[in-house]
Amino acid sequence: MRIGIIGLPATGKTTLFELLCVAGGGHVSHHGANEPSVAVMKVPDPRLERLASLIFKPKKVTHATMEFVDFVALTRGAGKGEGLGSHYLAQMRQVDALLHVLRDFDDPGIAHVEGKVDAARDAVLVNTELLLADLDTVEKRIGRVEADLKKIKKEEAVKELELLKRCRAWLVEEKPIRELALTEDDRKVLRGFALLTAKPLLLLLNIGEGKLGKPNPTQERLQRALGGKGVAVIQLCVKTELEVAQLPPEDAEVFRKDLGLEAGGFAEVLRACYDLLGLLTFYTGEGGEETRAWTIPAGATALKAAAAVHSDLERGFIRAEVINCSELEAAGSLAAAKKKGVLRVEGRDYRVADGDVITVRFNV
Ligand SMILES: Nc1nc2c(ncn2[C@@H]2O[C@H](COP(=O)(O)OP(=O)(O)O)[C@@H](O)[C@H]2O)c(=O)[nH]1
Ligand SMILES: [Mg+2]
Repeated sequence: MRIGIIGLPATGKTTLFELLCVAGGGHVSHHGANEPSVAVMKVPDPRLERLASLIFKPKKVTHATMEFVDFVALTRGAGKGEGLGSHYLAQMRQVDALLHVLRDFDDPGIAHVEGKVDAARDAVLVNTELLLADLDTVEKRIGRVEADLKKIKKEEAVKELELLKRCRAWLVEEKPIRELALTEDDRKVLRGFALLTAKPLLLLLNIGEGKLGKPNPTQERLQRALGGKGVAVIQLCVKTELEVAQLPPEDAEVFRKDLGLEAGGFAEVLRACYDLLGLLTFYTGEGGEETRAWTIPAGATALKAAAAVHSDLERGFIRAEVINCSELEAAGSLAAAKKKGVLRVEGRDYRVADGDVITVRFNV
């Protein structure tokens, strides 16, 4: 999964990206001038660590990963493709979710492009640019489909045009596509356009240290202005989180307690992304070579899980042997679990649960 960090200039995007890199062991790769920085982070996973150290004792432990992209700032006019706008918008279309960093800290030394600090206003401003970008995409496509229909009348194109017009009317009312009622077929058609307002959106309020541990009315204002299906709001003091993350672990712990910081910024961002994208984690480890965490969409079947591991497992799928990681821990080993009768045998349509340890039996 790929998460795109977006926002106005000097809101803390790059500071957040650095925090994620420090905490997630991400190695930054640059793909040239005008290209955003990208890093793949390791998803911290205490369950995986326990499975490896207590049960499988493997040669190799492999964490699930999450990719983050630090985009160049958006500004007014970006939605119409001004400046390098259209180049950046095209890149933004390639992510699975958008993480919008909003400045909610006071610092007279750092100018705000819009004058005053007002996170709810900024959230709406950026949202408007995304709506305009989508409107532009939809209108261009409408033009093309209408031209095609003049040449030959195809049932499919008629349907697409109808859908596009529904999208246009919705966007004109300044409503994001993620809130539009769509059938699975509609979604399939729209997927190719990768509309920005169809993507899950995580709003991250970058608060000043003084706001830590206090109720923040801005969070409620944001929820009211943009909250809804596929949107989540979290708050984090990004600069402080980065400073703490760079400390040796024992010192970091002390500072965390003193400042009243929670689980850690990285963990909070990841949890929010998993929830927003509807992801769950399952594990493989049989054989002792590698204990590994995998990420799949909630609701995925055992066959989908097999496919995530290897296409051979999907093709030759016979059955899945399944046990939840806490039950496996209680049993001590897969063999002991089998003896106790707590290792379940499931078919291809079994819906994987978060924390399942799965061994796929398959024909080669
Ligand atoms: N006071 C304060 N400054 C911050 C905070 N987060 C970021 N900054 C500062 O704001 C400036 C811009 O941050 P940066 O992450 O580069 O912003 P970007 O333009 O959104 O990538 C830098 O000087 C940061 O040190 C914060 O939580 N509090
Ligand atoms: Mg930056």
